[in-house]
Amino acid sequence: MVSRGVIISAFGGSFRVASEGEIFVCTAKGSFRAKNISPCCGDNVMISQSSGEYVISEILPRKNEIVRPPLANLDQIVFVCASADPPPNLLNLDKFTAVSVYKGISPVIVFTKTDIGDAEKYAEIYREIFPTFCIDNGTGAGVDNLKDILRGKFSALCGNSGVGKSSLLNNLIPGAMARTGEISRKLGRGKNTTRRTDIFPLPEGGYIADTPGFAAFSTERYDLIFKEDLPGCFPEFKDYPDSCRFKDCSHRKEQGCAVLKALKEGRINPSRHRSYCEMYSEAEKLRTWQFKDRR
Ligand SMILES: Nc1nc2c(ncn2[C@@H]2O[C@H](COP(=O)(O)OP(=O)(O)OP(=O)(O)O)[C@@H](O)[C@H]2O)c(=O)[nH]1
Ligand SMILES: [Mg+2]
Ligand SMILES: [Zn+2]
Repeated sequence: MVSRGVIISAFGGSFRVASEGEIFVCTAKGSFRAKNISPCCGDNVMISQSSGEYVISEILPRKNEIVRPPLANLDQIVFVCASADPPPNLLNLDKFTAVSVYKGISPVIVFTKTDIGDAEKYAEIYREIFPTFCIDNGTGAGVDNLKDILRGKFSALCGNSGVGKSSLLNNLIPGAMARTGEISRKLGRGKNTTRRTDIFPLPEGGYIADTPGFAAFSTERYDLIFKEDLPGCFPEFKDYPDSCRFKDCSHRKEQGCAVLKALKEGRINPSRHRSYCEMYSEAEKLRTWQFKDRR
């Protein structure tokens, strides 16, 4: 028996693969490790049966991948930020959305906890750039708007621990968190902190992955973007670079810079431009060899 499926969970070397309406618990062929690739959630795989066990025998080519959390073949990443408790870190959000654009995965932004924070203030910055939603997970207000953009696509919920990813998942798919909650209880942990990535089918069609949160404010390992590629990762800059006086304009302090003009006239948000400058300085410090082992 050989059949094709999709990995919907990966934990401790055990994989659940959805194939032809069934779920198979599989191990991975040892040779993947030798080739330094490991199967991850979202992978399209071939599974076969050998001496009564299901084994992932092949990983089909990925259209894209992210390393943390490990996921492949995404259409969208939903970056979830709390509007309070903890307040959002916009520099990190701008870094993550830039990497997402760089990889050709559409960013979507959700500000949760509208009941205790000024989500609208933050959403204002992003609404014209990326699809942006404000959601109260307690009442479910705002969830329906998000459903439209998830329909028929494979999306992942990503963001710091405690921002409300699993609560949002539960609003999208009633009962989903109960399932993951059971898992964390079995592991003997008090909180319902998500420990592993799981993929769920959406009632409206499409799939969504709930992922473990990043530790608060940790971006020490996000993907690197060459400084030349950086303006292209800020979609709201795209109308301007051709009109800058200098062809190699870095859009930070040059004379005749069209991006700076747009910033001054309020067409580009200062907070976004600050993040851009910060990322540009970081990119300047990079040497080409640091890109060598980039995945
Ligand atoms: N007030 C308020 N609290 C919320 C909201 N959404 C989630 N919470 C609370 O925030 C806490 C964390 O929610 P989770 O959904 O577990 O967060 P998470 O992002 O999945 O966290 P990790 O699994 O650790 O990454 C829980 O106590 C939730 O009840 C919201 O919209 N408003
Ligand atoms: Mg969670
Ligand atoms: Zn410029």
